[in-house]
Amino acid sequence: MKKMTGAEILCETLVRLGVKHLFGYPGGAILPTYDALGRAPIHHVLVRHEQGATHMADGYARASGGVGVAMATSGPGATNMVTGIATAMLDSSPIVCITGQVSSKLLGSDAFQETDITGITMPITKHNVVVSRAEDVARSLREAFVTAASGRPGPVLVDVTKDAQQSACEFHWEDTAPKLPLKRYRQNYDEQQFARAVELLNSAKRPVILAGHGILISGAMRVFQEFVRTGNFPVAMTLLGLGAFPASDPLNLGMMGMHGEAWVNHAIQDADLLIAVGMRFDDRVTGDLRTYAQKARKIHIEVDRAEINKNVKVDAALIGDAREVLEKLLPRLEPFDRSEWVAHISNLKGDSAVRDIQSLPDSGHLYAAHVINDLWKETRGEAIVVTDVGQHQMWEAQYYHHNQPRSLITSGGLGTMGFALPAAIGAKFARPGDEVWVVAGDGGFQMTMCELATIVQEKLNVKIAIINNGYLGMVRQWQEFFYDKRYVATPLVAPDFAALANAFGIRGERITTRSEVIPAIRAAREVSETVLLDFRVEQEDSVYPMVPAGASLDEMIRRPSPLVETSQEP
Ligand SMILES: Cc1cc2nc3c(=O)[nH]c(=O)nc-3n(C[C@H](O)[C@H](O)[C@H](O)COP(=O)(O)OP(=O)(O)OC[C@H]3O[C@@H](n4cnc5c(N)ncnc54)[C@H](O)[C@@H]3O)c2cc1C
Ligand SMILES: Cc1ncc(C[n+]2csc(CCOP(=O)(O)OP(=O)(O)O)c2C)c(N)n1
Ligand SMILES: [Mg+2]
Repeated sequence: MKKMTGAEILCETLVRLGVKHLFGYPGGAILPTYDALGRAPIHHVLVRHEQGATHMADGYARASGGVGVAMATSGPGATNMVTGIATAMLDSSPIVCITGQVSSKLLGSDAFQETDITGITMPITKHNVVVSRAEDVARSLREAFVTAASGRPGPVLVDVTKDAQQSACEFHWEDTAPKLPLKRYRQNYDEQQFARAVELLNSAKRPVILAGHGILISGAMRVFQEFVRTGNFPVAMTLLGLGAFPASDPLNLGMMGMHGEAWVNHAIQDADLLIAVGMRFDDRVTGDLRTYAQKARKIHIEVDRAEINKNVKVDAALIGDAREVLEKLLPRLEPFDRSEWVAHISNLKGDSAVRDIQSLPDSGHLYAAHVINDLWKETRGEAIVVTDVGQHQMWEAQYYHHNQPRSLITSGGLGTMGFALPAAIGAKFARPGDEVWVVAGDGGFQMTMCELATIVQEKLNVKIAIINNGYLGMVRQWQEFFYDKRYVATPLVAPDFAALANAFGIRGERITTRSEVIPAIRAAREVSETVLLDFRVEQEDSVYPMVPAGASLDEMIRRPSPLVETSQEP
């Protein structure tokens, strides 16, 4: 049996695990692995910053449903990954990060580019491990992939010392099978809980389902639709749940929470039963917990026991995979005519239409909502949209209607500015046949725009829409509402993004009026290369409605009517 180095074993293991793409950046401590990678049938994508590599792996995972892989050297390479790892952790995204580490005999000596990356990432990984022997490389990696993808998914970091990469040992794939303790992730509730849930489901007069990211993760879309239609349950979506249930379905109410639809939040506060499926009652979703859905009993279908009764106390907890639990519940569901309740919620829409920016006459100003709604119409809702963080992210959630699972990729829990461009690159590698749009703000885009060079090097076709309002808009909005319009550190200078794109060898265009929006989107879609569109939008527009942080869910700031326009002429 020929001996292999740890580096060769690492690459062989990745190949056997089915890894096709790897996002990374080399350096001394990972160099033996890069050398072996040159001989492996894996496409390595050279990023411009290791944060980008982690977001690409994350975007790849979210678009594909598989595991994304990122690689970096020790020290600064590894620490540059921290934000991306935390982003994946907060949104339960399965990524494996491989870092080089100084040789084992130097560990703890403040050697060149030594950082304790497993110590640093302990609270933001699902699991991490230092591998200091070639013999342990394959098993550790195989365990990392299982851990990242199973149960509640999350990031795993494997830190491989340089000597483990360089030294050689015999390698038998069969002897390196994961040795993980059996987890009781699957169904973990007693008959009594189940019976209680069935009783609540079949007797509720004013139920609302809270549909979350867990539905997408478990692949429960089909059984979820059947469940909804059998029980005639109105469905409210979390930001990360969007796409799990078609926006076009009459029972889909729209998004809940801080920037959710007003009628959805009112319906939740009025409900007599909440059925939470694969969602974790984030504070952006509940508002003040003391006043949250007080009239409602609650059922929580959730894979992670730690989420049960964490924020919201529930009456029945069904711990398990959403698909499996729904499949068990479905035959026990009795058809129930809830048309009166659904009609009541429809009436709650009340003044929302009047306040909706879409229904207001064209005043000559370009609003972000118009851009995003036109993008939705032009792409027939069929693109994968990857957003950054801020106002544009919320407008995307409100005005791009997602019918398909995994068609919205966004950083919800950590809210990481700079996520969109690299995550979109990852998504494009995962689903090369699909149209991928970046929707980013002028602030967040500047955080990772170096990855435009990655796009060019990889000859990718990703469309980029910058919603350019000249501000760190979401923070400016908080200053407008809660700090008496003292705009400290939020007016933002940006480069001419179209010219910047040109400098990278990418087509770019600036759009300043509403009539230019559709022609620009059409022209961008006609070519099979990356195009950047710089939409100069109304500067001081705000996202409505808004539940102020800590307020009750139904205490929303609504769009003033008639509309107040605050920006200077474009
Ligand atoms: C500026 C900004 C504003 C925001 N405003 C809003 C807002 O108005 N409304 C809103 O909804 N969000 C908003 N968010 C996002 C919010 O912070 C949370 O990220 C989001 O609500 C989380 O959604 P989730 O609970 O569905 O997903 P996650 O946080 O990903 O949680 C998924 C849950 O599903 C569970 N799960 C995983 N796999 C399975 C499985 N197989 N079976 C069952 N369960 C499973 C997990 O354990 C977890 O508890 C905002 C974010 C930002 C940055
Ligand atoms: C890395 C990071 N730093 C700071 C913040 C706080 N923050 C949230 S939204 C926002 C403004 C985003 O501005 P921009 O990208 O222009 O988007 P807009 O809100 O204007 O659409 C800031 C600074 C964050 N979410 N992430
Ligand atoms: Mg902005």
